[in-house]
Amino acid sequence: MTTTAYRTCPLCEAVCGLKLTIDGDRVTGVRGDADDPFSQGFICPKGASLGRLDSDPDRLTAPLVRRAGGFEPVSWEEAFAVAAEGLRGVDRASLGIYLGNPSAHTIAGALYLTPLIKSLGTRNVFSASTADQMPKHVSAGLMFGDPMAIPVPDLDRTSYLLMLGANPLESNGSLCTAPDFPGRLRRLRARGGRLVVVDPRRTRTAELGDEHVPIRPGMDAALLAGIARTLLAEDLTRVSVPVGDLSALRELLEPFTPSAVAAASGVPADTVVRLARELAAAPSAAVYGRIGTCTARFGTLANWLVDVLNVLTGNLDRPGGAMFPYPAHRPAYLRRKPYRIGRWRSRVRGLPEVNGELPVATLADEIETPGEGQVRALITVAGNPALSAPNGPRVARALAGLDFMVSVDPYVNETTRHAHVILPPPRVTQSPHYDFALLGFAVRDYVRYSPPVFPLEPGRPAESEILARLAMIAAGQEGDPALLDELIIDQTLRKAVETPGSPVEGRDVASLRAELTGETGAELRLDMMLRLGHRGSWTEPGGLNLDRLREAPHGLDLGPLQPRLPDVLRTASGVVELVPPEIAADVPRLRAELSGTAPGLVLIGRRHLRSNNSWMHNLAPLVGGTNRCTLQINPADARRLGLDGRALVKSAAGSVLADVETTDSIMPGVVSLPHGWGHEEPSQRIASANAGVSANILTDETIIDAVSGNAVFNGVPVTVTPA
Ligand SMILES: Nc1nc2c(c(=O)[nH]1)N[C@H]1C(S)=C(S)[C@@H](COP(=O)(O)OP(=O)(O)OC[C@H]3O[C@@H](n4cnc5c(=O)[nH]c(N)nc54)[C@H](O)[C@@H]3O)O[C@H]1N2
Ligand SMILES: Nc1nc2c(c(=O)[nH]1)N[C@H]1C(S)=C(S)[C@@H](COP(=O)(O)OP(=O)(O)OC[C@H]3O[C@@H](n4cnc5c(=O)[nH]c(N)nc54)[C@H](O)[C@@H]3O)O[C@H]1N2
Ligand code: SF4
Ligand SMILES: [Mo]
Repeated sequence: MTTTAYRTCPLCEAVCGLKLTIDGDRVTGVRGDADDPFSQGFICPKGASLGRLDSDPDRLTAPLVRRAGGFEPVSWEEAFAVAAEGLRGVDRASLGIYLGNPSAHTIAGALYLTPLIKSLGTRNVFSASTADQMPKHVSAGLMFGDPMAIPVPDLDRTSYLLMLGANPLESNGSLCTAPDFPGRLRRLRARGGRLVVVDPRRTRTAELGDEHVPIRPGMDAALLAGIARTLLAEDLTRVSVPVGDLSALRELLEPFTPSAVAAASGVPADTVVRLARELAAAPSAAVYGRIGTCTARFGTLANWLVDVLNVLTGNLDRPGGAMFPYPAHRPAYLRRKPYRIGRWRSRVRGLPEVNGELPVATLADEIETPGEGQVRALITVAGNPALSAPNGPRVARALAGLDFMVSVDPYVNETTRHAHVILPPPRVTQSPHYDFALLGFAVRDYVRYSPPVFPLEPGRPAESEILARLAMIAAGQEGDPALLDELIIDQTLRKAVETPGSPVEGRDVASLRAELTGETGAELRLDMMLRLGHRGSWTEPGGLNLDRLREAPHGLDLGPLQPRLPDVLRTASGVVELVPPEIAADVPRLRAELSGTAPGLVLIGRRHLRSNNSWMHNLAPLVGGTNRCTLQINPADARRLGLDGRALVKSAAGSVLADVETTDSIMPGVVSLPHGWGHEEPSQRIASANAGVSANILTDETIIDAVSGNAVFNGVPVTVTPA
């Protein structure tokens, strides 16, 4: 007999609702949940393979400890004992941690990594964020005072969308949580709106749009500066939010004339001017930039200019423009301090701290360079930097030389194979789900909680418990990990009752604690956060809490986004900072580019609908068929270089052999290789049989975005010759 279960898909940022068919302890069917008010039945091939992922025989079912003869399965108690022993031997300053992408999708990541980092007591914190969206956090932090105050395009109401460096028809969207992004774009066009896509490749998203603007990789900041300068020069601005005066911005952008930025970006001057006029004339408009604009040498400048344009055109914080989401679990009463970067610097390269972490581009330096504070023990959670970080092979070598490494991951992969202990989280369907991170970027206010579908096997810890145990080990404590949750609940409630304006100001902590419901520490904490949130049941009668969410298994739609200024601002000045000094200081570097000569061939990345960074290549339905890890090149370049079949691609960092795919969808002078390939771990049988090559053999960890320290994956100079 089969039953049905509903849950949120954890596999990308689109948070689609899924309807699972359950037979015994297995998922035998996956469909879109038509009753989810946000995703309305949308599903993609990755979501559809959740059952396969769940029952992948290559996923680890027991912890592994590395011994002379290789990995051996051990009991959980033994695994934690080995972890405790290994971490105890290392000085705090020599501990490090790397957090990978899926930790932004799990409850465990949201609730237990901060305590874990605190108990490690180290500043050697690295994550996939500095291989991804850190430029956006930094620009938002400096402009709005809060690195999490990231405006998203109001997709469902806008009449004009200028999209740069994003390909939601493959990625399903990022820093813009919008299930069925493709459908939302089609509806934008159907209601008479216009979609312009800036990308060196004519992607499926560009094809869906009204106009494709090819751009030389890495030059989005120049293009955006040219558009902003045109708005200022032609008096097309209509600023509707509190900002200082515009003269500093005007002065800074003066050199970025349409003809100057045309020479640097390859976008014709009249297109630059026309885009500015179209943005200004549109009844509502949003500028949205994603990974192509972030993983680039001028990542922070580009992401700053995205929001400068949203401000100058009067579209920041208004319906149809770029708006600030306000997830239900966020409390109204907490005040963050104004944002700062560079509170400390990395030991080896002196790179500034951002959001409490250091750039992943310097992880290998910190492990390999001797001296006080050299990283000798590392914890990795949900990451694969050996494939995902710039100059991955160097990261892999560095990992191999660590004194001790613990990985929390369901697979042995190119990274975790170097661990001394691997602690596998349970199956997706055994884990609870709530999108603490992604709901903060959603284009509608929405909530959904998914309890586990299947119970844990006796003795098997949830991922929350694994991380809590590690936090306790690092703090030198023993005992039940639930104690950690009780401590956090107590601290949070104490602070809430003491904070003027909090919904529980002056109330009794013990009686508040008694109101919380939940079967695990994670559920209790979720319930507490929902109750304290600005839509919570402690804030308004009939408000949200865990019980309300449990009664709504398809999720709750809470309506379109609302304007949030000036409340959302945390800047010291209380206004939107249009010209933060840290950003202004980097503009001369971009200006110098205006006179530079164009390099030869440059490499960029790309994503495919059936991929998920480095980790879903072990599922036959997703990787089967033709090789997707190809080097895309324009036919004119291929002819000129005499390419046919395979090519040798070389950069300053390394070289790879790749199958050539000629296509006129990529502009001349640019080649593209997807990342996340190069599988070498035989225990992932399907992935290793479809290995591909790693693009990060070619990327160079010494080249970063100056302001945020973000890795640069796009615009890498390469040479290509026949193999
Ligand atoms: N050249 C190039 N490099 C890139 C990029 C690019 O565009 N070009 N993109 C970058 C970006 S945006 C990102 S986000 C990074 C991603 O890079 P990483 O975050 O380092 O790695 P992923 O490939 O996402 O691997 C995720 C790991 O998490 C494990 N995992 C999956 N689910 C869970 C879970 O529930 N719990 C735990 N503990 N583990 C889990 C998987 O088995 C896998 O080992 O790559 C970056 N690297
Ligand atoms: N199917 C699938 N979905 C995913 C992922 C995945 O691996 N596979 N990864 C997830 C993750 S971790 C992330 S961060 C998101 C990313 O989501 P997106 O940002 O939408 O990622 P991409 O699909 O890589 O699209 C980036 C686009 O930027 C273009 N580009 C490259 N260089 C430049 C440049 O210099 N300027 C401009 N304007 N464009 C450039 C590329 O050609 C590409 O089309 O996707 C998420 N969703
Ligand atoms: S689009 Fe993303 S969230 Fe939706 S089903 Fe696909 S992987 Fe899952
Ligand atoms: Mo990412």
